This record gives sequence, C-alpha cells and structure tokens, in this order.
Amino acid sequence: MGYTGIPVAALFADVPGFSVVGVQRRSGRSGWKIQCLNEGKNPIGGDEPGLSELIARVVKKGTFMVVEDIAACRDAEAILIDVQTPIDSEKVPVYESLREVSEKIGKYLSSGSLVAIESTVAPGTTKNIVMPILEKSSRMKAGKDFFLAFCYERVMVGRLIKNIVELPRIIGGINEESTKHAMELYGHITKAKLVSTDALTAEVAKVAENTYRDVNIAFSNEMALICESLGVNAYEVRELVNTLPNDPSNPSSNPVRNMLFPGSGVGGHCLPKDPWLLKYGLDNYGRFKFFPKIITDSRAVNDSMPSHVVDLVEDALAEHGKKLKGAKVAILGVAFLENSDDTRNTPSATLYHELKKRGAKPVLHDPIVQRFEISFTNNLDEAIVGADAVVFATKHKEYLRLNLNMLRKKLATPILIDGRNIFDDKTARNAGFTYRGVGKGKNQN
Ligand code: SAJ
Repeated sequence: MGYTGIPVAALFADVPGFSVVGVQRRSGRSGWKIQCLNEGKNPIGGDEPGLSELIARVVKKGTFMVVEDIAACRDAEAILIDVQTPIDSEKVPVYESLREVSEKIGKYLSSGSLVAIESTVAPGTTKNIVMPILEKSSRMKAGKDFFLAFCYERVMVGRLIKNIVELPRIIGGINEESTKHAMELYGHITKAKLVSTDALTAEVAKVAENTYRDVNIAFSNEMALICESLGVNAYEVRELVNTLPNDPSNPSSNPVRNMLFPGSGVGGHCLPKDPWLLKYGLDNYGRFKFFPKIITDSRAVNDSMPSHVVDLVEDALAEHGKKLKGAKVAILGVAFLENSDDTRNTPSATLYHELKKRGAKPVLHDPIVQRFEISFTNNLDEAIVGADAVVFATKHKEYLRLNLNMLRKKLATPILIDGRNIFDDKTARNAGFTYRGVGKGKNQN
C-alpha cells in the first residue's frame, strides 16, 4: 500500500462489481497504513487531488479493505504487484520483496487468474525471475493455467489518480493470452488508450522513459554549470531554446525542443534508480555487452548537483569572509518533489551529509514531511534563525510566499542559495541578500 498500490486499489474498488483487498506488511515503516486505510483515511500526505474522497467512498461502501495476510490472494481473479524495487549501493536491484510476494502469491494462485506487475523492474525480470517463482510455488504454467503481464505504473506524486486514469497504459503480457486478460482488466480504470506489447519490450520502455527524462535533466544541469561559468541565466536560456515550436503532432515540420529544468538534484523512487535497472537488464540478459556511457554519465551529473550547491554556499560565505566550517546552514525542503511528503532518494539528504562532511551545521526543514531518517523540523524559525545561509532545495508553495525582508532579519548572514529558481536574483539582491542560484551566473549583465 504505497504511492502506486493505494490509488490503483481504490480506483478498482470504485468499479461497479469489483471488490478489492489491499495487502500491506505490518512493518515499522508502513504497518500503520492498514488501520488508517480501513478507517477510510488517506495515509499519503501533500496535495493528492481526489484520493482522500475516493478512499473514504470505497471503504464506506465496503468494496475496499486492507489486510496483513497475503492469503487474501486466494480466489482473486487478478493480483497486482506494487512492491518497492530499489537498488543497492552497487546499483544492483534488490528483489527481496518481489521474490517473497511472488513465492507467496503462487501458493494462493487460482487457475485462470492474472498476475500484473506494476513495480518497475530491470528488463528480463518478469520472465526470468517472477515467472519461474510463480510456476514453482503454484505448480501451474504461466500463460496457460494463469496469466502474467508487466503493466507498469506512470504515477507521480501530486497527480496519482490523474496519471492512472488519463495516461496511456502499456500492457506487456508474457504471451498474447496474458496481454488480453490484462487489457480487459485495465480497461475498467484507464480512460486513455491501452497499448499492447510483450513483457520484455514493456520492461525496456518503462526504464527508458525515466532514463530519457534523467538524461534530459542532466543536459539541463550541465547547461546550468556552463551558464554559471559564462555569467548568464540558464532558465532564460531554457525559455529561449523552448521558443522553438514544440508541436509533437507535427514533428517533421519543426525541430521539437523541450529543455527541462536544472536544479539542486534529482530524487524520487524512479529517476535515480531506473537507469541502473536498464543497465542491469543489459548486463544480465543482453546478447552482447557494451557500456551505456550517456546514461551513466547523466546519473553522475545529476548526482553531483547537491555537492555543487555546497560549493555555492562556500563561495557566498567567502564573500562575507566566512568558512563552511561551523556555519549553520538551513536547508529548506526535505521532500524530493514540491508540495509532496515523498522523501525517497531525496537530494536534500545528500546535501545535508555533504555539508556535514565539509564542517558545516546543516538544519533540515519541511512544511509537509512528517517522517524522515535524518532529524528535521517543521518549524521554520528553528531552521533559519541565526543561520549563515539558507538553501532552497524543494519548491514547496510555502516557500514561494516567504517574505524576503523577514527572512533576512532572522539570518546571521544574509546568504540565499536558490536550488530551484524560486526567486528572481535581482529581487533577492535588492532585499540585501548575497544570492547564488543553480544555473545563474554571478555577474549577469
Ligand atoms: N527534476 C529536475 N528537473 C526537471 C524535472 C524534474 O531537476 O525538469 C527533478 C525533480 O526535482 C525530482 C526528480 O527530478 O527531484 C524527479 O522528478 P519527476 O518530476 O520526474 O518525478 P517522479 O520521479 O515522481 O516521476 C517520474 C515521472 N517519469 C516521467 O515523467 C518519465 C513519472 O511519470 C513516473 O511515473 C515516475 O517517475 C515513476 O513512478 O516512474
């Protein structure tokens, strides 16, 4: 029951004639969601249009409940796998949950049922890892006695329901029969088109669409460093580049451009991980070996942005004759994405550790996040009062409304580091700040 499982379960539970059981381990981190959901409450923080009402409605009408025991899979006609598929420090996928639930699902699998994998996996995983486990524990044949398909999610915090209902869904069965069953199922919740293919192609497509985004962000981040060096504004450059018509319906008539935004880092459960899942698939199931340079270098560029932000802090402090060592630095924003409570792989953690490593005293603040492995505060004054610099790491709407004069008065040293193009540099300077922004050249003409 996570950012993917909760909205998709609630949507199916709202389909007439459907009854849905969510399965959630009673783990320290997530066990509390079982009771929360069964009380008809939404455990996901931040703005999620329509989700709270939907959960309340389907729990009230008794078509959605959450249990701990996976035996609930017994007699299910369809089973969706939405467990976490992280990578370890060696960039290798950690399939502990995926293997465990596949093995247990197999035990309760009924003949004729469909198993749909929604979690992102390395290419080759559905047929080479999940299918054999299901066949062994169910003693049934995939594609014949039961059906198996990779039907990846395209959710994004802030628009979980919208993306499930309105974005095309790619359906990749291990055989045609499986694809047919999965197309029939998703037709009940997805209003956009369903596109059928095979499981391996769908697996590659999923990690490719996130890797494509990651590489584009890396290009923008590299452009940001170039612009800082040349003394121009990368966000203005982006707008100028994107004045080229961007009409996907007629790509031949115009060279489409859609430069993305530079910033203080790339977080989330998807972009920092999916390029490595793609590489893992290539390394383990590819017919010939080669090293995907662009993809891996892009990861390195995006992973380096938090450290670049620390360089900007150090540079600004030097302008006040101060050092990083012992400096109190307020980091505003723990969530990896604005207006959400999602902290997975947040660049703010890297920023915090880098500042600490270089002798500073970082203090994390977030207006929405309630739980995080590093101590942080929801109280803005605790972070900014007496600070020698304030770093904006997440573009939460609460920060857009901040009064710069009030902020400057509370700081010990008026230094503002803008990791998300939140402020106009001239306005910040006129308010008496020493301003540095990712992608913003210091001496812009
Ligand atoms: N970011 C930038 N510049 C940009 C866009 C994003 O620096 O121009 C940063 C964000 O600040 C954030 C990170 O990248 O730290 C990821 O942001 P995101 O907007 O990609 O959010 P995700 O990771 O939740 O969503 C992505 C989306 N993938 C694509 O658009 C291809 C979403 O559609 C996927 O469903 C999701 O991954 C997923 O679950 O795979």
